Amino acid sequence: MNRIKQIASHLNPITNTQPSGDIGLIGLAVMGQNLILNAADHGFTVVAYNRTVSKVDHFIENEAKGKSIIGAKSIQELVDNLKRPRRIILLVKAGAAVDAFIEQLLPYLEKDDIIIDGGNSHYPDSNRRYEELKSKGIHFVGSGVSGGEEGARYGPSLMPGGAEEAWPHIKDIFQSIAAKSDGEPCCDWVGPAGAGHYVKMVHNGIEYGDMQLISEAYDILKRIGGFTNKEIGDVFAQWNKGVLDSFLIEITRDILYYNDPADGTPLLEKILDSAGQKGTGKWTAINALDLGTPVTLIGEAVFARCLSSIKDERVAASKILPGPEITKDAVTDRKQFVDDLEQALYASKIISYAQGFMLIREAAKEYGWKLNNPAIALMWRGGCIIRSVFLAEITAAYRENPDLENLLFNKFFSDAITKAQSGWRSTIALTTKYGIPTPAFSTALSFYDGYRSAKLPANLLQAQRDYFGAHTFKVLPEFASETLPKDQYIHINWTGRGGDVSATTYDA
Ligand code: 2AM
Repeated sequence: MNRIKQIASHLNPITNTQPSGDIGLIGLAVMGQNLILNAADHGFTVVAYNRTVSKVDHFIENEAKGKSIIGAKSIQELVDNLKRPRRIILLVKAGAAVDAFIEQLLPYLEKDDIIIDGGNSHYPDSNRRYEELKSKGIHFVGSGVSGGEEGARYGPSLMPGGAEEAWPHIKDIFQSIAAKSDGEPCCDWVGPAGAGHYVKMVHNGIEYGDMQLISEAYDILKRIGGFTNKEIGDVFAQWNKGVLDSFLIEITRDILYYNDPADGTPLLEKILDSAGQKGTGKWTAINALDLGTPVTLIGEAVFARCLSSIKDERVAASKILPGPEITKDAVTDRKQFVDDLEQALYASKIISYAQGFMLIREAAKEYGWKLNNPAIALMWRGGCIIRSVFLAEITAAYRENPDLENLLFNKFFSDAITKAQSGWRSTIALTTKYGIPTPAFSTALSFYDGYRSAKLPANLLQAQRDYFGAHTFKVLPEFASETLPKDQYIHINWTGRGGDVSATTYDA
């Protein structure tokens, strides 16, 4: 009797048939529409809904025509058309719209139904939504989705995290519609709570870094090398066949080759050099500061955009602040110059990814998340903006050792950076000599030199802190003595004037 009742309640109350929808999707902007078409192409029946219902009609009559897509005109209709547990993806504007739809959905959902937020949500919001929905018996998944409109349509990178109970129910759909790398889906379970959106945030931060490095390389080729845009395009075309093979290098090549149809000159040179940002790079940098992790390259990439945006001030400064003149003989061996720059770009990129994974590792520790590191690299391997051949090597490194302390401890990457070092240093020496700004290249090298220094001048910092603020210090074990005891916080009366009272120690 109970069973009959249960089955009966599964019927769609309007059609009195078993619901056929595999997944529901709310939000019919271009990403949402493309993801629905992608899922339909892979044999899933998708139920589509949008706040402005007229968009549902339009979509069903046009792009969705003849496909396994059902239009819903209300939340009730959406829910009634879904198999159980119901799986509903939200692809709406991040922020209040996500909370508003969760509120609207809740009265219609039952225990173990699944809400997936595929928008660009900030991970603390996903942490909160995960907890709130958990207390109501609903499984929340926050999933990073990357790859833009085309990715959504033909294979995005998907980074789902949250309630792991949901994974077996969404795995097939997610891995079917995701991009593939050597046949493997660029989608796997990331980790708990807001981990999916966290990893997407770091992805975006790394994207900022890659873009800044490429922009610096273009500037160096143009200003020091005197290369034309076509010649720079040729350099990128060549790099795209080697270790730097990636989506961003490829599109940069195309941008450099693109001429304004109006006059046949490079369009790139007509674009205002003032960068915008939506904030995901900034979130990564802020999080790195909060966690005390030296993610210097992403930080510099964010600041480089800030500096670019004060265009008027820079124009004024350019008239009064001199720098070295770039002479015609700045580059004597063009091939060597290009090869060195390629190595500088490669080495800096290794540092940036090493820093990104350091941050992810620290976040896992700080937030108590068990994260799937090899899968993270694989998810970035295809479909997304930072997709590259290079990420296959990172995947291999983490498959070999999922708990790898640092990418630089992996033999492939330590060998690569050792080999790249001389070109990297020559490039930065050249840019320093000729006054070309290279915040990302330079910070990468400084990080490398700092990371490989068993001893840093922080002993002096500690002495200064103790001198002016009695902040105390510890001694190196080999110099421990009766007056300078091992493993203890010591305060010295440096001047003979101050007292012996020390301040409380703390770590920033
Ligand atoms: P709309 O078509 O009704 O504007 C991208 O903007 C998607 O997010 C669209 O589907 C849009 O719906 C939806 N969206 C934006 N703001 C919203 C809000 N405050 N509430 C619900 N949906 C919203």
